[in-house]
Amino acid sequence: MIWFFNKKKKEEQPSEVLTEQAADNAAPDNAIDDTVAADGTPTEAAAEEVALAAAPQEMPAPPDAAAVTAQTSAPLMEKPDTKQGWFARLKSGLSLSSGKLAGGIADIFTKRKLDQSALDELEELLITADLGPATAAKLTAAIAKNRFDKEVTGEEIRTALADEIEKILTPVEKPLFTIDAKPFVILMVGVNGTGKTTTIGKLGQQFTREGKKVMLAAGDTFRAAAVAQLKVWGERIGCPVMAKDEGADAAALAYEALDRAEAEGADILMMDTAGRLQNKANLMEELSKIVRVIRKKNAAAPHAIVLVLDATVGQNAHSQLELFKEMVAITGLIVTKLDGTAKGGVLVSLAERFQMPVHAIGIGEGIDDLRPFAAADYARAIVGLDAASD
Ligand SMILES: Nc1nc2c(ncn2[C@@H]2O[C@H](COP(=O)(O)OP(=O)(O)OP(=O)(O)O)[C@@H](O)[C@H]2O)c(=O)[nH]1
Ligand SMILES: [Mg+2]
Repeated sequence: MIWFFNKKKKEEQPSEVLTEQAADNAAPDNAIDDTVAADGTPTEAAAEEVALAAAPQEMPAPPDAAAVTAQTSAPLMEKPDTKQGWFARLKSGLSLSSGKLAGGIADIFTKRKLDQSALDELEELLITADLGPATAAKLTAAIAKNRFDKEVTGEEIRTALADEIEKILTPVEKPLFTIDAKPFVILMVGVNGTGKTTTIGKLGQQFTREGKKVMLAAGDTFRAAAVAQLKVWGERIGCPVMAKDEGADAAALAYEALDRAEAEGADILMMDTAGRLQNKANLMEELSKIVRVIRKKNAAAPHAIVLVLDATVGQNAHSQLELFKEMVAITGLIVTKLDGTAKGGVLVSLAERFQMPVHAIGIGEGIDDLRPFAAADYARAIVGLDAASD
């Protein structure tokens, strides 16, 4: 499994890229355009609708301790790391998405020529599978090339589709750790409920298992339950969790956490953040302040600002990415909950539109259901093909 900085890859993944991004972390002066929606079309405050605007009184009551424990009590799966083992789980995790695509392709291409109406149906299928209109058009055109008006089989189309999807995904397959920093500071951001805290827990467990010294910081000081949830993960992992009381200044916590991580020689500091505050302006101010304060202490940190996106929201993930890109300099994505949705195509449309690194994907609630993103595997699994034999 490739999570960590690989010195051989240094030339491919120049540290300057990250440093440049980190150097530009201050929030922009210009206000967020409230009127930009998922697909870039103007709609009224569409982005804010993505659950950021929820006023505190509208928020659900904090879960009790038992609920918090239940939320973090996903099975501790210790599955072998063989390529086939992981691919089988990826394929089964993506089965809702691949079922839709493979089923649709089989219906369209039963003893049929690849004529214009077949292409139109294919394009429509790709759009309904959340690949988005632009990506669907691009993929359909690529598949039509050299095949137009010829007899094709569903299997042939699926293979061609996987090849084209892989071309889109390969440039965004980037490891989370691109430079050799200690502590490597990761800020996890995203709308509430996307899986930030769980992802930190899963990563923390995996990194610890690989011998890394991990520290967590409970930067979602907005909700007491969020702090409790991260503490449960810390106990499970056996790593320290820096936390303050509900309502405490998250930026001050970030500063102290970095201070302690440096003093104690932690390899990795992962910081949770609030998914929502009273409104978008507050969240923007909070995130940019956290980054500013961290940079005062270490100009190169945070080394990664990872946006966690929930695949089940489909194309709304686009508006979440646009929104957070305006708040802080996002360096990469982790896409979760791909197991519970037929909308796995959204990852392809995100890659095509934003070319933002995808570090990892979540295909379940178990610790090992979060893995580094592999373009070729994803491309084949999402159309229901087996792993490429290499
Ligand atoms: N099926 C599935 N569930 C997931 C995955 N990742 C996270 N979850 C679940 O999603 C739910 C929300 O996850 P959290 O980690 O609490 O989300 P969050 O972003 O921290 O939410 P807030 O703290 O409210 O902002 C939990 O029940 C997780 O177990 C995944 O890849 N697959
Ligand atoms: Mg959380």
